[in-house]
Amino acid sequence: MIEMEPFFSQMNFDENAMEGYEFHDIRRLEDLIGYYNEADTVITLEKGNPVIYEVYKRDVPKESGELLHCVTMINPGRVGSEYYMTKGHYHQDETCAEIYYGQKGHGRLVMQKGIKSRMVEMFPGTIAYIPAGWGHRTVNVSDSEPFVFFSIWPGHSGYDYERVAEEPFAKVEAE
Ligand code: S6P
Ligand code: ZN
Repeated sequence: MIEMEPFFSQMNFDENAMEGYEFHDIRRLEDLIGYYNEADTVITLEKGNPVIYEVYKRDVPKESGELLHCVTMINPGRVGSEYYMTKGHYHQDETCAEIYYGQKGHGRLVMQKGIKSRMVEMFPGTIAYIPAGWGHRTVNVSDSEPFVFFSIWPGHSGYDYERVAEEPFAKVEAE
């Protein structure tokens, strides 16, 4: 077990970023090939390769007892009729739950477990509980504002992105 020292991060609401991060992932449309309708993806990519979302993460040991946490910012925008969204994943360790805390904008948290699916509208102040075993994806349903949320989950959760293809999420299309 690695002995940790206490630390903190500072949310910068003007930049929609968590200051003090060790990792910054930028997901562009090219990283999400296969997630949207193919023809819409091609048409959008002809105009450029937009940043769909960014994740600011702290470096915490990937061990039971530790708590990973990060801030995700999803830009406003659509690919065809579908809003910008995260890839979505299941936790490799199916005993690991997660909490999302809405900070800015309007999003939807889509959850899936077998044939069951659930949706939570996320606003600033919304605290959503993702039970163990549920796949989860977030969608920005605003055409003008970024959607920003904070998440906390167990260090040993792991990610399973492949299972999203086997057990896809319900679609959230623009109205
Ligand atoms: C991690 C948690 C979030 C997502 C992030 C990006 O368990 O659910 O921090 O990693 O929102 O989504 P994704 O699906 O690309 O990992
Ligand atoms: Zn997760």
